[in-house]
Amino acid sequence: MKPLIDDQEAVLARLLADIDIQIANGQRPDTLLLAGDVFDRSIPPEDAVRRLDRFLDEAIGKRGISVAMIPGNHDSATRVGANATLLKKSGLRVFSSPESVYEPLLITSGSSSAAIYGVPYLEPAEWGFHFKQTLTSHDAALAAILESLKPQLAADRTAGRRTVLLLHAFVAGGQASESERPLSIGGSELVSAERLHDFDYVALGHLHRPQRVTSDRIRYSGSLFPYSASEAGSEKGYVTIELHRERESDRIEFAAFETERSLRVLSGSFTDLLKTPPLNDYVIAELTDSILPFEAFRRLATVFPHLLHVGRRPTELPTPETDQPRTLRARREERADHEVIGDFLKEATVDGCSDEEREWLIGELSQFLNKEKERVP
Ligand SMILES: [Mn+2]
Repeated sequence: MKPLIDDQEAVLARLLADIDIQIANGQRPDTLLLAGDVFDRSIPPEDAVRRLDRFLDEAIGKRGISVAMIPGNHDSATRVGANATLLKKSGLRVFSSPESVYEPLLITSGSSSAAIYGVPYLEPAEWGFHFKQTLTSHDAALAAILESLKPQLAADRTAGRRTVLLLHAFVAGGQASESERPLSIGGSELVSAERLHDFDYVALGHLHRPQRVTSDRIRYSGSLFPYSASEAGSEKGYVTIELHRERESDRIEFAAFETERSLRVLSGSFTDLLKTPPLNDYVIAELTDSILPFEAFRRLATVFPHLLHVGRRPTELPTPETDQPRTLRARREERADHEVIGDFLKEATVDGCSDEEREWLIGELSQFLNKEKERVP
């Protein structure tokens, strides 16, 4: 498989090419907004770090467009925000600490101006520590943040400044896909869209599908790239935001990338998929075989050079015979360990285990149990 990072770079190149067209038309964007996730893990691979550096140089260094970004839940806020204080002067604004929320990026263009605020993704408990109160949900944390911002936002309004917010969150009403890492363990991860209506625009990160939430001014641009089967067929692109002195003149538009490859999910048996004519699209293969064939990925990748994932989706699993009147424990006590394991394998693979495998299992289990007996006096 070709590494995905090259394809991601191609998408960034396309974004820069679109910006160049806008510049050529005399409409240089003031700021690029990145609402996270910046990377897909808290310690990103060196190659990904280098490519972000290159992209920022293309936008800020070569095109004079400032960049405002916030870390998402995959990111480490501290690492993404490394040297943020110094970088402020260079056109890169990273909102990475609770304090940074109160230092908006101010942009002025002609007679209009805007204040861009950013809320870095932090756990509710971390916000609680900052506000010295117990915060157990993302919504409670957002409420506390916005409450503390009220006087500043009022001052912006008085000064005629438009306000923009960068937020990495799961806003109630949004449609998720399979590839967003859950925002919280326990506790509610949903935040209420109601809280966001005072801003002129809210640039949301986290959900991978581009979508508006309750208003055209509260939007997810979506990821630049599809990352899971549930994103097959979903458009990828970016949102252009034009804010004017008069709110009525604002223009907010989603622009989709024309992608050379789309994401396809193919289901079938391993042998059938191997016979499929080669495809240049991204492919997620869902095999109907009862057992994942040996080296399935490597062999399928010869047909689908942009294979992303091979999973197994057995056609029909027989429903377990028990109608579960007894507890699992009661059923287990009546049966030998190898029978319990055999039943599990039957449920998981349809075929269950062969006589030979069963013999091996009995032998291994008795050896293991004997060792345990010796160990426990
Ligand atoms: Mn996220």
